[in-house]
Amino acid sequence: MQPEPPTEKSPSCCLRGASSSWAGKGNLDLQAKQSATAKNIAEMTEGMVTIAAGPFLMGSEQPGDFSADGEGPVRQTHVDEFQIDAKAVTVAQFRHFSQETGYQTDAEREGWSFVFHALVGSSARAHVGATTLPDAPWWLAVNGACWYAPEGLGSDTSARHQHPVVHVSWRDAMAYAHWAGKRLPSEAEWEKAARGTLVQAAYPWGNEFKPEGQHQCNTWQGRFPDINTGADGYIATCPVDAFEPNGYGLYNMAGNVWEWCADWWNADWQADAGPLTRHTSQSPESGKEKVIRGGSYLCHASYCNRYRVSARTASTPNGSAGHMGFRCARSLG
Ligand SMILES: [Ca+2]
Repeated sequence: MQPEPPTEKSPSCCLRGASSSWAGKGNLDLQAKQSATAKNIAEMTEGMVTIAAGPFLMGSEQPGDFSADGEGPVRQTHVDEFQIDAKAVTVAQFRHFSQETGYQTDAEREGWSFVFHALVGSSARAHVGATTLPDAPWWLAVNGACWYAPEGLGSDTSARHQHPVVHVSWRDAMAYAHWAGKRLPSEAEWEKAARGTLVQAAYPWGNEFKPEGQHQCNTWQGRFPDINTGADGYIATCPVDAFEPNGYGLYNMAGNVWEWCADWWNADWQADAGPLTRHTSQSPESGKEKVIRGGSYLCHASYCNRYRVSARTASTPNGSAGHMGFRCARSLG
């Protein structure tokens, strides 16, 4: 995977444009025995929350928002009834999928993935590839890094079964979702769910980041990218059910790991009001990157303040890193 120049205007801890076009990655033969298990509805919907149909105010235009990302305008967006996972897909769940289908992720096929520099251990240091990101030098291309070895050689997930699976590309997330009889949420569905019944609040729990001094999610404390105090309890990922759920009963809609959405990225498409741009089932018809939402354990207010509910960024469909995961959704009716 050869990096392309980052395209965004606002500072980010992420790796925009880090991967080549997915068109060069072969066809989307998901390699999974898709839906072969014919999961029943009860099994499929376990751990999912139903979000009622109706409009909500999507986006934000507050000072300090990243307008260049297309966070605004604030617009009323209709969302059909749907279900969404209360928690991000875990390492244990992805292992079940992997063992049942033999699916190989993009990182496994490519042989490497991006790992945050401070998490790379001594064994893996000798296996860092040449690919670099000039605007995000804290990402190291670690050979062998993948979902079951998140930091490459010498790492495993033995203590992280209930952490979100990472090093999964959009294509990998789609393959898992199909196998599970689900799909990825649209961006509008994701944001409505993340807002947890609140109207235009900055975070899933309200407008104050640390109410009564209490951390509500897993982000970065200290000085990015070198000093992470872990004051919220976590230096890297945390369990998917850490911290209190939002008003819909959904966990970690802010921080921990970025979550893939179904939509193509476009920072301008939603600016024009119309039936296509104000309905959850619509998104830009094409693009080079897919939307990711929610921010991660690497986000910090002073640098990549994207754990806000309206914040958004993107990555190429075959891109993977140690801070990107996903949760699934499902249509009703
Ligand atoms: Ca943290």
